[in-house]
Amino acid sequence: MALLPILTAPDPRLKKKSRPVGAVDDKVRRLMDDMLETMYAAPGIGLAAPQVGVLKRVIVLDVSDKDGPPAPHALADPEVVWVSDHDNTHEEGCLSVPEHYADVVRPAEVRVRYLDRENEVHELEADGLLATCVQHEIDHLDGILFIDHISALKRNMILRKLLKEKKLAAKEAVPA
Ligand code: GNR
Ligand code: NI
Repeated sequence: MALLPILTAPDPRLKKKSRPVGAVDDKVRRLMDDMLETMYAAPGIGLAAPQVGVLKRVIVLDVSDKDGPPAPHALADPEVVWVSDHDNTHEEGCLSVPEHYADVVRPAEVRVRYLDRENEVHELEADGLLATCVQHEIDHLDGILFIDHISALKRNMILRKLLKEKKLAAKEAVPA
């Protein structure tokens, strides 16, 4: 297992569309395991492969209560096959958009078809936080961040701030 570095916005890799894995083999399983370790260490409730610079359609999540047993999920080639016709608003954050939060409106319930760690097809029916999280992660596979669901004004404020912080960090790493 290994901890993987998490990319932060703005980064062109976070805007790209990821490719299907087709089948879950040992290499994809290793990616899933490394992503779960990275997600728990962050800590986060979800992580998508492009956030660690791997443009493959793989996501992991665990929305379980921190006092209860863990409930890790690893999904390859996830596909939303059904959405409810009612929406839900949830405050979202993202490990790739550190320290910024905003309300996002999404379908309240979804059904997602995917390949599991053993390359078997499953369907996950989600509501509540799990529905929010799985849609947030699938968005990452299509190059979409939660800030793409809010106003352009708020989005650009956040992106400018993150870019400034990146430039400052780069300057501090290589003093003149
Ligand atoms: O850790 C995370 N928390 C979170 C909270 C509300 C809605 C979505 C999320 S996902 C986020 C981790 C992350 O960036 N996944 O891509
Ligand atoms: Ni995210």
